[in-house]
Amino acid sequence: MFIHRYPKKETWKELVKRPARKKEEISEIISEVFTKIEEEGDKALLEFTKKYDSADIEEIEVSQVEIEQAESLVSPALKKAIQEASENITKFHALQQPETKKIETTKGVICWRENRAVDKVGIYIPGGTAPLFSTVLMLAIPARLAGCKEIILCTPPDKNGNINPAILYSAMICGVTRIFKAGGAQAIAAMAIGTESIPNVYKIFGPGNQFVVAAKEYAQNYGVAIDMPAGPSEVLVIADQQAVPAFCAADLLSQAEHGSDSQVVFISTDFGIFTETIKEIDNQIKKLPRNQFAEESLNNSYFILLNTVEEAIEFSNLYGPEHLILAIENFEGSISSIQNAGSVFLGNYSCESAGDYASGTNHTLPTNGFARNYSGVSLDSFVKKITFQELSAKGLQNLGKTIEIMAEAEGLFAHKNAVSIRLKNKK
Ligand code: HSO
Ligand code: ZN
Repeated sequence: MFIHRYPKKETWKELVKRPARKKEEISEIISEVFTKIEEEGDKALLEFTKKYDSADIEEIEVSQVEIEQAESLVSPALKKAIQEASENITKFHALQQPETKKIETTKGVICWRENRAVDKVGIYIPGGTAPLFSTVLMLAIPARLAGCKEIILCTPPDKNGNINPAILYSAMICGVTRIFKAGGAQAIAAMAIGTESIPNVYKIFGPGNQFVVAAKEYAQNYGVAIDMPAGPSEVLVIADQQAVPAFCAADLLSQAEHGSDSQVVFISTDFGIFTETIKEIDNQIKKLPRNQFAEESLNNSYFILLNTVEEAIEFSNLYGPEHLILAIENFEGSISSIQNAGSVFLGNYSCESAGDYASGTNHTLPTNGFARNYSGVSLDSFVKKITFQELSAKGLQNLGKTIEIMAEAEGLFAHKNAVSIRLKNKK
């Protein structure tokens, strides 16, 4: 962990750069995976599953029986929790449904916009060290609310060919239409191209390792859209004199435990809170089962002392964190100055875990500084907006001259004529 005491503004630009990551040359592997899936479909998928997930499966699609079994394997307490989280996520995202507003821009010229769902979407849920069933909720619920017809999910099976029951249960209650046992770049290729078992989709969502990330980028060559550019998870906490060091430490560690490449940034305007939070991290980290990840992540992380909350917000805007926690007294007064952040948590009781699981907001957020130009996943991510216009004869008369003059100035006489011919032959 690095400590910076009152760093000069000239150094901030360097500080906000994310740690350089080893970019292994994987593009060749990815293009081979795509070619193999394109040529051999399911056969290739099954071979990859054997090779990378050590699972010898015959059926790629999860059966109804497996889904029902999963339901009985999830504890009643966890089911109840998943249901409550789903209700909150549904309430929050349902509010994002826009109402269509028509505008008469010129007399007789009416324009408006309507949402249409992306017909077919694919959700990827990684296997690995933590089964992120909460991500199923975050992606499938807005997809269902948006009206996506096909919502498919791919996730790698364990060695015995099974999928974590909480992932299956979450998928079932959120309206996922079909679930497949496929992981890694090959799952992304399958969703982009389509195989005998897995239908191709128009947009792919979800986190993953560097192979999955590279495969999602590559999938765009096949006309598939993706949710957003990816990077390791991060949190920035701003704490003033009234913050609670134990809470701040817990929040920083909750992000650090995600993976060794996560980054956490702590800014305080109070020296006492600053040193106490560092002590608290030392205490709390020992008790965490995933302390290995947290330790490594703290090696990429830094703690800063600054003079004022205003300066801290200025730093945060430059950094553009995925999550921003304002453990400060007057957080309301700072809201309007927050310019770049994925999701913001206000006050001492708004921990990031609330948004990660159950408050209702989405946890699929821009990382790596992309909060400067991207939003997190929302209902919008699952729709396209189509514009409509209706010009009456009077409307074209009113606007026609303007169009003709502009078309002529661009040298596009067919464009001009499309107006002139109507004005001359008005019924
Ligand atoms: N913090 C993660 C989301 C997550 N946390 C899932 C727990 N489970 C996204 O940045
Ligand atoms: Zn998290």
